[in-house]
Amino acid sequence: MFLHAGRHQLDLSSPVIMGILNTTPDSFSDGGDCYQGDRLDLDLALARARQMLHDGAVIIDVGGESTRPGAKPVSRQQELDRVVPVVEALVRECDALVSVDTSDPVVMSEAARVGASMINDVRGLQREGALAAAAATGLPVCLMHMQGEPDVMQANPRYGDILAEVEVFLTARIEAAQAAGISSDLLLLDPGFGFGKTLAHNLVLLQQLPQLAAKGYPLLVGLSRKSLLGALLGRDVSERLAGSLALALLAADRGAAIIRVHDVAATADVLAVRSAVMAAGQDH
Ligand code: 9MG
Repeated sequence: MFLHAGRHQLDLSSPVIMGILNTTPDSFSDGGDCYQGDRLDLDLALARARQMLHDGAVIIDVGGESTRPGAKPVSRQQELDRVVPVVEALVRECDALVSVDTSDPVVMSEAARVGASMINDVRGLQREGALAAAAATGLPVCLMHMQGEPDVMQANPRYGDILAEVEVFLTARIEAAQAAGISSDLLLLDPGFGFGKTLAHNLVLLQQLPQLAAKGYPLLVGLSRKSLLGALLGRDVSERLAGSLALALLAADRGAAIIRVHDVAATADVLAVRSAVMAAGQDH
């Protein structure tokens, strides 16, 4: 199955890796990777993206606003200043499939203008103007579920039936996107692991991921280094590689099409082993 993403055709017949490139000075676990002191450094951003592409990433997700629990919003201008030059440089220098991680309609339009091939919106195109802006780009869009906003979302997340509520929300956002003129074959869904969810909520969602996959839209998941691993294993963010790899494998086995990660090389090894096992014996 192929996803038409700008100039790229993305083969989703087996799970692919989306590498995380945060252009924030303060992100969840990799903040400041692209900074020289307090200055965003395009060469550092390019070097990190090139390494991820070399290691097996197929998509680079560029974000300029931290969405970690407790993060404060940034201004539109700050987001534009961080994201647009990086997207432009990546497209020019690496011809990479670049996704823009934003909820802001102007950032979506500007990123598309300089060559982004996909939109990743953790707020599911709910901001004013986002539906129209995303539709005008003609790019695929990932619609993610989040309860609350990053600054307060982990305070006291509550659900009756987590899967049902995530599904109802995503169905409503699919309908809104279609009504705005976004074709169904450009939509991806994401249950939003860690976004207004307790450890128990995240585990149930992962276990029941096949039910979300059955809706027929490609699933994008982000579990890499998240605080659910801190809660489950008592590990600091720098010690969550093994847990992240286990979650990536479990998600792939449950139907995830795109896996958003920090540790690209290790995740690529895990997915390569998985494909070899799945292919074994098929021609015998
Ligand atoms: C930007 N961002 C951080 N975590 C994410 C996740 O789990 N999914 C998506 N789509 N984006 C995310």
